[in-house]
Amino acid sequence: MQKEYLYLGDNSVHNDRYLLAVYKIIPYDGVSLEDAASEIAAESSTGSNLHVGSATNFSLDLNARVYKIDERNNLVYIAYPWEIFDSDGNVQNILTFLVGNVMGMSEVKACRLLDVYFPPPMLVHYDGPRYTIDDMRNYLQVFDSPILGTIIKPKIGLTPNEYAELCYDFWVGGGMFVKNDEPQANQHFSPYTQMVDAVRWAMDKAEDETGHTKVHSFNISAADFDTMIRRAEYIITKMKPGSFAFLVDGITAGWTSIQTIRKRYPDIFLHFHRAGHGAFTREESPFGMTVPVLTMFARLAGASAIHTGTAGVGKMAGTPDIDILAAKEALKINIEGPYFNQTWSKIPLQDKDLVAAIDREKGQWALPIHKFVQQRSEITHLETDAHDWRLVRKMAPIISGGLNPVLLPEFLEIMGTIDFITTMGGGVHSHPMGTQAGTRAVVQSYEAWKNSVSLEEYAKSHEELKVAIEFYNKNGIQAHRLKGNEAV
Ligand code: CAP
Ligand code: MG
Ligand code: MG
Ligand code: MG
Repeated sequence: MQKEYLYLGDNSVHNDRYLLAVYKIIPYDGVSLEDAASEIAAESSTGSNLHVGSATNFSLDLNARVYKIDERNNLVYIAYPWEIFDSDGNVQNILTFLVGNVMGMSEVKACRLLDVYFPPPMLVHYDGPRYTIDDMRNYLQVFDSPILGTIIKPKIGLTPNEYAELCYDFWVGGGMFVKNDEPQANQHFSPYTQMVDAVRWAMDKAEDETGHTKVHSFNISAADFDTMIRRAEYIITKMKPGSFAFLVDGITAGWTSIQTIRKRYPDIFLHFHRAGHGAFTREESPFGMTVPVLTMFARLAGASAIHTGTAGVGKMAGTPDIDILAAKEALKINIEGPYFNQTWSKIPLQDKDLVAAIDREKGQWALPIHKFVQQRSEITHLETDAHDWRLVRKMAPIISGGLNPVLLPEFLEIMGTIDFITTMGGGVHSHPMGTQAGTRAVVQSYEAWKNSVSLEEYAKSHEELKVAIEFYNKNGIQAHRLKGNEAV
């Protein structure tokens, strides 16, 4: 028991000098929840497993504070004085405290970070997103639909020209956004610079033929920062400004990679791919953090977008409450989380423009989508003003894993907004009539939904959708609905 970390009933922690965290903690037999809580608070802030005489009055004041324990639900609320964190706006540092050593503590058989509250004064020190989906929408001139994207499949193994042909097919089929897949790098059969050159060729051709601008998200994850930067710089020399995003595998390449690219290239869309997150975010995992918590840290770090899951509609584990909450943590100014209400404003909420922005945003999500579609173009100016200094800008959800034209309407109903990017890989390139048809089927699926026409009805006059319905109903992922996972 480390009493100097127990401050039960201490409400002073709500004074915005503390980051608040709530963990689900299950101690081993013989260890009380209070005892485990004090050990977790010690190890995740100033302490160790033994009381040290070298502590000073100042260091003691930096102790994390267990301020509430909910025995019935095994919930432990801990307040961290946010001045203990690296004052250079370093997300990796916060995670090292909150979900570092504590995940290995012998006292507990479960320790999961369920929700976090960042106080407004703390937000000032973190980059947050800069180039947002609104900037990409302006570049693409797409406001009345999700940004329709794909991942080129097979995931790996194509030559640069084979890869570029598929980009071209997707773009002339009506798609807007193409991404490299998460493991694409500088494989010998697809030399990086040749892949970039081929994508530029395909993009120019598709833009000439369609008259529409297109975007490609290049994976610049690499063994070291110098190589990342070299790849980034090559892309910058070869692609038009606005026509590309940088994709970073934020879990396997790390948070420092994400923040390095965010700091060096503030005016380029930063695409956070979260491959590997399942090791510590799945509802059934006893240790780790939730998808919404991961999403909040990605926004703090300044990603323009992160994958937030298909709410169980696609192939990955996920549920509406978790994945849609994650999407709201990404997009909205004011969110009611499971335990804390997070506002992404850097100043108190009284500011009249801020309150107006929140009211408008609330309205958008409550609107029937079609009304939202009309309204969105009227608000970008105020949104942009409000963003400049009052807000941490929004981060776009990327909706992917196993989605296909048949599943898109179902997801849109659950999501309740079109303000996201969807990237369907298998859901486009597996279409029996090929990639262009697969893309047209995605576009047609959205058109049907937006016009409140059933897919079957719309398919009567749209061949590609008709074939997609037959094919995906037979072969698509009908996700096992992970209802009420046994969250530990
Ligand atoms: C999707 C994907 C994405 C996953 C990541 C893949 O391909 O490219 O990496 O969506 O999952 O490699 O599986 P498909 P999440 O469209 O063919 O499924 O979006 O949940 O992070
Ligand atoms: Mg240590
Ligand atoms: Mg992928
Ligand atoms: Mg998913």
